[in-house]
Amino acid sequence: MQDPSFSEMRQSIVDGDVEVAERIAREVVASGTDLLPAIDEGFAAGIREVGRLWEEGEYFLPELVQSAVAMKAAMAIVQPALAARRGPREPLGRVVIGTVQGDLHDIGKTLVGTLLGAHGFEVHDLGADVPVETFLSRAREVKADIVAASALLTTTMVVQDTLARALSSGTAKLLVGGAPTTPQWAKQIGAAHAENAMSAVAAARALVEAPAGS
Ligand code: B1M
Repeated sequence: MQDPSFSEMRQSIVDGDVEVAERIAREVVASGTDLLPAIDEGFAAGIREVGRLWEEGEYFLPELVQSAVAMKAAMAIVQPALAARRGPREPLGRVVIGTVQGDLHDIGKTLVGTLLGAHGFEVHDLGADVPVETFLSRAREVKADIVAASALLTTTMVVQDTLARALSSGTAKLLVGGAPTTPQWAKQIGAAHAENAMSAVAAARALVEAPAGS
């Protein structure tokens, strides 16, 4: 049987109910429950359902935006709690993450950043609509091991290629993802690829463990 609170979490996002999503997020944090399954099977499952409703024409832009607002509100409560539970430790690596310029989709990127943080990476989240130059300057500033770039539109994927070219002379490795991206695309531009937030953690681990220059 499924934990009923997961379905409550999912429903708060499907309903786009910010107040309920925030209340449940606070309750989940206070209860000491494992937060990663709560994020994946609760809130993220909700936003995946919203994506399905949108694609089937049941949801329109206002519902979509409202659900995205509720998702962000819940994550704003859960994310710092995850970091606090982990406590101060030597990071596995430093990651600069963002959604590329021209692209406002930041929910998947935020999930990826949250999971990377929860698994021991130091994450610098630049948000959405991030120019290539901003990725580069922050990567230099924090001595990033990985630049992680999300793209949700076929029209903005090309910015990942621009970023790959710009990073080719530096030491930071590029990880790309987002619904329209594929392993073939990543290979073509010389980047690593991850399908979802959990596989992004595995891909980031592999990148920091790989010998320099590989
Ligand atoms: Co937009 N949108 N949207 N949208 N939107 C899509 C992406 C779309 C597929 C819907 C559709 O038409 N079927 C379509 C893109 C088509 C295409 O180019 N192939 C689309 C469109 C067209 C648009 C607009 C152009 C609509 C319009 O205005 N006419 C517009 C563009 C605005 C812009 O960016 N310039 C637009 C706007 C919006 C909203 C603002 C309303 C809202 C975004 C709110 C926000 O993010 N703050 C929105 C939403 C919510 C969606 C859908 C419904 C859901 C996206 C989402 O959050 N999914 C989406 C349809 C869909 O995906 N079913 C759609 C949940 C999230 C957890 O999954 O982001 O895929 P996802 O992330 C996953 C993986 O992809 C991966 O891991 C994540 C977690 O598992 N991943 C990475 C993501 N980044 C990664 C990075 C990594 C590794 C893995 O390493 C670095």
